[in-house]
Amino acid sequence: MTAQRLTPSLLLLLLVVVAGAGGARWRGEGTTRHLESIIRGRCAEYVARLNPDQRDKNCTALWEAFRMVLLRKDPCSVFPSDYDLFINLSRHSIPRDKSLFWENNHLLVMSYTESGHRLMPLCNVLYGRIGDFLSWCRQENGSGLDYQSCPSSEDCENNAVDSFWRRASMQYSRDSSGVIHVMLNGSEPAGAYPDKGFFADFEIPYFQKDKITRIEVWVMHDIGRPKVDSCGEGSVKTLEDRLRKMGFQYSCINDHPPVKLLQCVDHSTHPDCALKSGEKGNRESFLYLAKIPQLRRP
Ligand code: ENP
Repeated sequence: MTAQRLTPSLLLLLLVVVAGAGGARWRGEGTTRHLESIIRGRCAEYVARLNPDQRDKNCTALWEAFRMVLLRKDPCSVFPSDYDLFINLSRHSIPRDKSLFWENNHLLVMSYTESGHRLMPLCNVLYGRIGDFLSWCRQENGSGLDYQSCPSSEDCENNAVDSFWRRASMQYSRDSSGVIHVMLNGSEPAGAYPDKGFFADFEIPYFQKDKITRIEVWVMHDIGRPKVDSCGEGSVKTLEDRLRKMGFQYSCINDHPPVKLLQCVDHSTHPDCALKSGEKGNRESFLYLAKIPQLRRP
């Protein structure tokens, strides 16, 4: 049959079938290639180099616990509690005053925290390090991994990756103590504090009030982008009200200087990053730098 002899509706049907045959089942990214090697490697690097206090962790047992969830569960029926064994085998204490929660700032958080040496966000705790930037799921009606696509939150709530981060978030929050740091993005068009998200739904509710001395929020603005939210305004005010109602001592800093300096490394010529010259300017710069705790002389 030639294309000329096909009716328009038949042609359309044919196109849909052909597109469907090559199309992905789910909207999310497929399983990361070499998942097992990456997870085993990350675990080995973490315990040998990044955090040798955890050298007793058994990376093979960890991978087996992760694999059990991965291969036994239907890709849309994975629940946070399915990761209990994995989390129990990998969890470790988080140093007091070192927790850092965040939203919409992943790369800035990673460069500021220096692999967990300055502060220790979830992605620098062993179980968070293992999942960071990876994707995974089993085939819907098969026993292998799906490398083409995985369910995202739009496909189903109980997908393998979101449930992992929910379980990890709850654990991280329960194990956090002392001063809690939160880095938000005040240039995020939807608002610095999403009132639906991991921080709002799976971290704040699990804070252990008796172990926390205070909560310090840093609202960072991207250099050269509009300031959508700042301390005491908009969605940051919503967060502030929520934390105060829960009885936490709360403070907020706009553009926390040490983090801003780091942002300015990539925007050194932008006016917001100018270190002024001249006597008065030098004094201002000096005062600005002197305010940064990490740069103060002991
Ligand atoms: P996004 O959407 O900016 O970034 C998600 C990316 O960060 C994904 O590549 C994800 O890995 C990785 N990631 C690292 N830690 C987390 C995490 N902890 N999490 C979800 N993804 C994480 O971040 P979100 O989705 O808003 O999450 C921010 C949350 O992380 C905050 O609550 C913060 O306090 C928390 P992957 O495997 O999905 O590719 C918890 C949820 O630490």
